[in-house]
Amino acid sequence: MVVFVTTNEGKVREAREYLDEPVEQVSFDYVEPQADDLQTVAAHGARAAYTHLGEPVIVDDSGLTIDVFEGFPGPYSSFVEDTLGIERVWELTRSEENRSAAFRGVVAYCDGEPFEAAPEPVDDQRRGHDLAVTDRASATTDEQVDETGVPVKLFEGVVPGRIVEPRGDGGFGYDPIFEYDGKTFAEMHTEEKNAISHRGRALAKFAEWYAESDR
Ligand code: ITT
Repeated sequence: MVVFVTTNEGKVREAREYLDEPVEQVSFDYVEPQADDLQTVAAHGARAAYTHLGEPVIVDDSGLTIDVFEGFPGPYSSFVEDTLGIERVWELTRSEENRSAAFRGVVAYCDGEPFEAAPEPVDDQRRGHDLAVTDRASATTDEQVDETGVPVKLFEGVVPGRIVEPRGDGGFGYDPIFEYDGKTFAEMHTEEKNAISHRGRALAKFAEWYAESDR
Protein backbone atom coordinates (compact mmCIF):
# COMPACT_ATOMS: atom_id res chain seq x y z
CA MET A 1 0.00 0.00 0.00
CA VAL A 2 1.13 3.53 -0.76
CA VAL A 3 0.35 6.35 1.66
CA PHE A 4 -0.14 9.55 -0.36
CA VAL A 5 0.12 12.59 1.89
CA THR A 6 -1.90 15.38 0.33
CA THR A 7 -4.92 17.56 0.91
CA ASN A 8 -5.81 17.30 -2.79
CA GLU A 9 -8.25 14.53 -3.69
CA GLY A 10 -7.69 15.09 -7.39
CA LYS A 11 -4.08 13.97 -7.03
CA VAL A 12 -5.16 10.83 -5.16
CA ARG A 13 -7.75 9.96 -7.81
CA GLU A 14 -5.03 10.06 -10.43
CA ALA A 15 -2.60 8.00 -8.35
CA ARG A 16 -5.31 5.38 -7.67
CA GLU A 17 -6.03 5.11 -11.37
CA TYR A 18 -2.35 4.81 -12.17
CA LEU A 19 -0.74 2.63 -9.53
CA ASP A 20 -1.35 -1.10 -9.06
CA GLU A 21 -0.87 -0.69 -5.32
CA PRO A 22 -3.78 0.49 -3.16
CA VAL A 23 -3.36 4.19 -2.34
CA GLU A 24 -4.39 5.62 1.02
CA GLN A 25 -4.84 9.38 1.33
CA VAL A 26 -3.59 11.08 4.48
CA SER A 27 -4.35 14.80 4.72
CA PHE A 28 -1.40 15.93 6.77
CA ASP A 29 -0.92 19.60 6.00
CA TYR A 30 2.82 20.15 6.47
CA VAL A 31 4.27 23.64 6.39
CA GLU A 32 5.79 24.26 2.97
CA PRO A 33 9.19 25.95 2.93
CA GLN A 34 9.55 29.17 0.97
CA ALA A 35 11.38 27.81 -2.01
CA ASP A 36 10.91 28.40 -5.69
CA ASP A 37 11.68 24.87 -6.80
CA LEU A 38 9.34 21.92 -6.58
CA GLN A 39 12.09 19.51 -5.53
CA THR A 40 12.81 21.34 -2.29
CA VAL A 41 9.14 21.63 -1.39
CA ALA A 42 8.35 18.00 -2.22
CA ALA A 43 11.43 16.68 -0.41
CA HIS A 44 10.63 18.73 2.66
CA GLY A 45 7.02 17.52 2.62
CA ALA A 46 8.02 13.88 2.33
CA ARG A 47 10.46 14.18 5.24
CA ALA A 48 7.95 16.02 7.40
CA ALA A 49 5.18 13.51 6.62
CA TYR A 50 7.42 10.50 7.18
CA THR A 51 8.67 11.92 10.47
CA HIS A 52 5.11 12.64 11.57
CA LEU A 53 3.53 9.35 10.49
CA GLY A 54 6.46 6.96 10.90
CA GLU A 55 5.57 5.02 7.74
CA PRO A 56 6.59 5.22 4.08
CA VAL A 57 4.95 8.11 2.23
CA ILE A 58 4.77 9.88 -1.08
CA VAL A 59 3.98 13.55 -1.55
CA ASP A 60 3.50 15.47 -4.78
CA ASP A 61 4.33 19.10 -5.40
CA SER A 62 3.19 20.55 -8.71
CA GLY A 63 2.88 23.88 -10.44
CA LEU A 64 1.89 25.60 -13.65
CA THR A 65 4.44 27.76 -15.45
CA ILE A 66 3.39 30.22 -18.14
CA ASP A 67 6.24 31.08 -20.50
CA VAL A 68 5.29 34.66 -21.31
CA PHE A 69 5.07 35.42 -17.57
CA GLU A 70 8.56 34.05 -16.92
CA GLY A 71 7.21 30.91 -15.30
CA PHE A 72 4.54 32.53 -13.15
CA PRO A 73 2.58 31.27 -11.20
CA GLY A 74 5.07 28.40 -10.63
CA PRO A 75 5.59 28.02 -6.87
CA TYR A 76 2.63 30.34 -6.29
CA SER A 77 0.19 28.17 -8.26
CA SER A 78 -1.88 27.24 -5.26
CA PHE A 79 -2.06 30.80 -3.96
CA VAL A 80 -2.95 32.15 -7.39
CA GLU A 81 -5.67 29.55 -7.91
CA ASP A 82 -7.18 30.46 -4.53
CA THR A 83 -6.91 34.22 -4.97
CA LEU A 84 -7.13 35.15 -8.67
CA GLY A 85 -8.78 31.94 -9.81
CA ILE A 86 -8.20 30.19 -13.11
CA GLU A 87 -10.65 32.37 -15.10
CA ARG A 88 -8.51 35.40 -14.35
CA VAL A 89 -5.33 33.56 -15.18
CA TRP A 90 -6.94 32.93 -18.56
CA GLU A 91 -7.97 36.61 -18.82
CA LEU A 92 -4.41 37.72 -18.11
CA THR A 93 -3.08 35.39 -20.77
CA ARG A 94 -5.69 35.74 -23.51
CA SER A 95 -4.19 38.79 -25.23
CA GLU A 96 -0.75 37.21 -25.41
CA GLU A 97 0.36 35.76 -28.71
CA ASN A 98 2.44 33.09 -27.02
CA ARG A 99 0.33 31.18 -24.55
CA SER A 100 2.62 28.22 -24.09
CA ALA A 101 2.88 26.81 -20.60
CA ALA A 102 3.90 23.67 -18.76
CA PHE A 103 2.83 21.66 -15.79
CA ARG A 104 5.66 20.39 -13.65
CA GLY A 105 5.41 17.95 -10.81
CA VAL A 106 7.65 16.11 -8.38
CA VAL A 107 6.67 12.98 -6.49
CA ALA A 108 8.86 12.48 -3.41
CA TYR A 109 9.15 9.14 -1.64
CA CYS A 110 10.48 8.74 1.88
CA ASP A 111 10.69 5.67 4.12
CA GLY A 112 13.62 6.81 6.24
CA GLU A 113 16.04 4.41 4.53
CA PRO A 114 18.87 5.37 2.19
CA PHE A 115 18.68 4.54 -1.54
CA GLU A 116 20.84 2.33 -3.67
CA ALA A 117 22.75 4.05 -6.44
CA ALA A 118 20.95 3.46 -9.75
CA PRO A 119 23.35 3.13 -12.67
CA GLU A 120 20.63 3.67 -15.26
CA PRO A 121 17.95 6.34 -15.40
CA VAL A 122 14.79 5.06 -13.76
CA ASP A 123 12.67 6.55 -16.49
CA ASP A 124 12.15 4.67 -19.73
CA GLN A 125 9.42 6.96 -21.00
CA ARG A 126 11.70 9.60 -22.34
CA ARG A 127 9.86 12.15 -24.39
CA GLY A 128 11.35 15.18 -26.02
CA HIS A 129 10.20 17.74 -23.55
CA ASP A 130 11.17 16.13 -20.30
CA LEU A 131 14.70 15.04 -21.02
CA ALA A 132 16.21 17.69 -18.82
CA VAL A 133 14.18 16.78 -15.80
CA THR A 134 14.37 13.08 -16.55
CA ASP A 135 18.08 13.31 -16.11
CA ARG A 136 17.70 15.00 -12.77
CA ALA A 137 15.03 12.53 -11.73
CA SER A 138 17.46 9.71 -12.26
CA ALA A 139 19.65 11.06 -9.50
CA THR A 140 20.16 8.28 -7.01
CA THR A 141 19.03 10.12 -3.94
CA ASP A 142 17.68 13.50 -3.15
CA GLU A 143 20.49 15.87 -3.98
CA GLN A 144 19.29 18.43 -1.52
CA VAL A 145 21.31 18.65 1.61
CA ASP A 146 19.10 18.75 4.61
CA GLU A 147 20.01 18.98 8.27
CA THR A 148 17.76 16.04 9.15
CA GLY A 149 19.72 13.69 6.86
CA VAL A 150 16.52 11.78 6.05
CA PRO A 151 16.89 10.52 2.46
CA VAL A 152 14.18 11.27 -0.10
CA LYS A 153 13.85 9.98 -3.63
CA LEU A 154 12.43 12.29 -6.28
CA PHE A 155 10.56 11.53 -9.50
CA GLU A 156 9.78 14.37 -11.86
CA GLY A 157 7.44 14.93 -14.76
CA VAL A 158 6.73 17.78 -17.13
CA VAL A 159 4.07 18.25 -19.77
CA PRO A 160 4.07 21.13 -22.27
CA GLY A 161 0.81 22.73 -23.30
CA ARG A 162 -0.90 26.08 -23.66
CA ILE A 163 -3.36 28.25 -21.79
CA VAL A 164 -6.84 28.40 -23.32
CA GLU A 165 -10.33 29.59 -22.40
CA PRO A 166 -11.73 27.20 -19.76
CA ARG A 167 -13.27 24.02 -21.20
CA GLY A 168 -14.34 20.72 -19.65
CA ASP A 169 -15.75 19.47 -16.36
CA GLY A 170 -13.19 16.88 -15.31
CA GLY A 171 -9.96 17.08 -13.38
CA PHE A 172 -9.22 19.81 -10.86
CA GLY A 173 -7.26 23.01 -10.39
CA TYR A 174 -5.98 24.52 -13.62
CA ASP A 175 -7.13 21.60 -15.78
CA PRO A 176 -9.88 23.55 -17.64
CA ILE A 177 -7.38 26.14 -18.96
CA PHE A 178 -4.50 23.79 -19.78
CA GLU A 179 -4.64 22.35 -23.29
CA TYR A 180 -2.53 19.52 -24.62
CA ASP A 181 -2.89 18.32 -28.17
CA GLY A 182 -6.26 20.01 -28.75
CA LYS A 183 -7.94 18.94 -25.49
CA THR A 184 -7.86 20.52 -22.07
CA PHE A 185 -6.96 18.27 -19.14
CA ALA A 186 -10.51 18.84 -17.88
CA GLU A 187 -11.82 17.30 -21.12
CA MET A 188 -9.85 14.12 -20.57
CA HIS A 189 -10.67 11.03 -18.53
CA THR A 190 -8.30 10.42 -15.64
CA GLU A 191 -6.60 7.63 -17.55
CA GLU A 192 -6.08 9.85 -20.58
CA LYS A 193 -4.67 12.68 -18.47
CA ASN A 194 -2.38 10.27 -16.61
CA ALA A 195 -0.96 9.01 -19.88
CA ILE A 196 0.55 12.38 -20.66
CA SER A 197 0.45 14.55 -17.55
CA HIS A 198 3.30 15.70 -15.34
CA ARG A 199 1.89 13.57 -12.50
CA GLY A 200 1.42 10.52 -14.73
CA ARG A 201 5.02 10.78 -15.87
CA ALA A 202 6.34 11.16 -12.34
CA LEU A 203 4.14 8.31 -11.11
CA ALA A 204 5.35 6.09 -13.96
CA LYS A 205 8.93 6.58 -12.80
CA PHE A 206 7.97 6.02 -9.19
CA ALA A 207 5.97 2.86 -9.99
CA GLU A 208 8.79 1.37 -12.01
CA TRP A 209 11.38 2.08 -9.35
CA TYR A 210 9.11 0.91 -6.52
CA ALA A 211 8.28 -2.37 -8.26
CA GLU A 212 11.97 -3.10 -8.75
CA SER A 213 13.02 -2.06 -5.27
CA ASP A 214 12.78 -4.32 -2.25
CA ARG A 215 10.93 -1.77 -0.20
P1 ITT B 1 -1.09 19.30 -1.44
O1 ITT B 1 0.09 20.27 -1.35
O2 ITT B 1 -1.81 19.08 -0.14
O3 ITT B 1 -0.70 17.99 -2.09
P2 ITT B 1 -2.14 21.29 -3.31
O4 ITT B 1 -3.41 21.35 -4.10
O5 ITT B 1 -1.77 22.47 -2.46
O6 ITT B 1 -2.19 19.94 -2.43
P3 ITT B 1 0.21 21.72 -4.99
O7 ITT B 1 0.80 22.74 -4.09
O8 ITT B 1 1.10 20.67 -5.57
O9 ITT B 1 -0.97 20.93 -4.29
O10 ITT B 1 -0.56 22.38 -6.20
C1 ITT B 1 -0.26 23.67 -6.67
C2 ITT B 1 -1.43 24.16 -7.49
O11 ITT B 1 -1.43 23.52 -8.75
C3 ITT B 1 -2.80 23.92 -6.88
O12 ITT B 1 -3.56 25.08 -7.14
C4 ITT B 1 -3.34 22.74 -7.63
O13 ITT B 1 -4.75 22.77 -7.76
C5 ITT B 1 -2.68 22.92 -9.00
N1 ITT B 1 -2.42 21.63 -9.63
C6 ITT B 1 -1.52 20.69 -9.24
N2 ITT B 1 -1.59 19.64 -10.06
C7 ITT B 1 -2.55 19.91 -10.98
C8 ITT B 1 -3.10 19.22 -12.06
O14 ITT B 1 -2.71 17.99 -12.36
N3 ITT B 1 -4.06 19.80 -12.77
C9 ITT B 1 -4.49 21.04 -12.47
N4 ITT B 1 -4.04 21.76 -11.46
C10 ITT B 1 -3.08 21.21 -10.71
